[in-house]
Amino acid sequence: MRATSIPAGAVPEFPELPTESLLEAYRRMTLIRVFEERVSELYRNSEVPGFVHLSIGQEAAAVGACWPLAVTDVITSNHRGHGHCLAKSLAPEPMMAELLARVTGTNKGLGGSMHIADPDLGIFGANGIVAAGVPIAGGAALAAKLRAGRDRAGAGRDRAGAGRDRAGKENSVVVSFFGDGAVAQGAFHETANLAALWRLPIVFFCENNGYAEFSPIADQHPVPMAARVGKGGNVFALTRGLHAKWPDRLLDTPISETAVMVMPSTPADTYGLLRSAILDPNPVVFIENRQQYGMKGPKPPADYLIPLGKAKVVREGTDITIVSVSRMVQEALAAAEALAPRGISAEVIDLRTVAPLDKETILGHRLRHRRRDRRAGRLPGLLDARRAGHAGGAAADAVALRAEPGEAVAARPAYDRARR
Ligand SMILES: Cc1ncc(C[n+]2csc(CCOP(=O)(O)OP(=O)(O)O)c2C)c(N)n1
Ligand SMILES: [Mg+2]
Repeated sequence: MRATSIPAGAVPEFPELPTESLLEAYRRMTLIRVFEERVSELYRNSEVPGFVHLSIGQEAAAVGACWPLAVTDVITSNHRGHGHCLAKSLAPEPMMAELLARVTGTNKGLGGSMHIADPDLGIFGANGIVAAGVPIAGGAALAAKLRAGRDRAGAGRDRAGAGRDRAGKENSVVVSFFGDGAVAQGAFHETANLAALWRLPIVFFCENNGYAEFSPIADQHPVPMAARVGKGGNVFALTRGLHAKWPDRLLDTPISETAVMVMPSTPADTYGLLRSAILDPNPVVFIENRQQYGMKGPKPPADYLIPLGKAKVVREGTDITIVSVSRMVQEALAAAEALAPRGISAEVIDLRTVAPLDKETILGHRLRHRRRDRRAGRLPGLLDARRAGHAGGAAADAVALRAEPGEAVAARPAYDRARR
């Protein structure tokens, strides 16, 4: 397959597919649909660790795009990649195993839905980062072009041709699947530019479903960020009107990985932490869980401020500590209540700020109870409510750093336990 550019206004002519091929294409589309309906059912029953994005309604795009591809041609995909991988001949079993975190999965169950890959089949990966598959496709296309050049150069000397693919083709092509949301990303533009400059064998395949999460396409392109906030106000419309009110204070800034990161667990905490975040001179990433938007709680005073970087012991306990954050704090409190009748006294810590981590408060439990636990011949435990993100894992790391020889830290994430 060759990448071609169709002159504007021209209607490309495609040969009609014979009935047999049409039936096969329909079978592949049905396989994708049935696979995803099953995934959806499993997800609803909490049997899929991690997140899934379905491509129901987009099956024909995946099958049509992959139809002419040989096994040596390459695809890259995005977060909505089940259809692309099945269309590129990946068997459903290893993919389902990957989604269910089984070791028989394409990535040994470590990647999940957004990281399915099988390089032997030319599947260079689904990708959880919007547009991140596009430059990978650019790299694969450059490799294909270099191989093709080498193949052509060597063709006179060795007809079998090192660099010739298994199908005996001189060229292979790369199809990069991405959504309309990816078109706003720099990675897309850089790859498109280089691909045009170097005339790479790459097809940019945009599945424009009209939305990137909750943002309709009309709000995304080509309107600048500031105007978008003025109009819609982020994906849940929480900041609607802010730009109109404070045009000089709302700026389009890149996310900093080293910023302060806050994850509140109650309405009052959200208020107090948000006010502190606004006053803080550093960039602060404020992460709300939308499942909490309907949550009711006591109203704090108007001048309420909660210091950033400080965790809170939200339930006293002496046997174990459950470190949690955001919505999972409520789950941790419920778990602590459930343990009480069994004679286990659980302390619950709400991190409030995930970065920087309040190691002193997390370790406080151990310092407070270490001597007593030693006397009783017990090891203090730490449970990691990590489903809400990686904060619990970081807390476990903090404790592990301070653990003394012979002490145990129970911090295996839920999806590790699910793997078998
Ligand atoms: C760089 C980056 N920014 C934000 C996100 C969060 N996110 C996940 S899916 C998505 C929307 C993607 O929209 P689009 O590319 O149109 O794909 P669709 O979901 O519509 O298929 C966003 C913003 C992300 N994963 N990566
Ligand atoms: Mg989209």
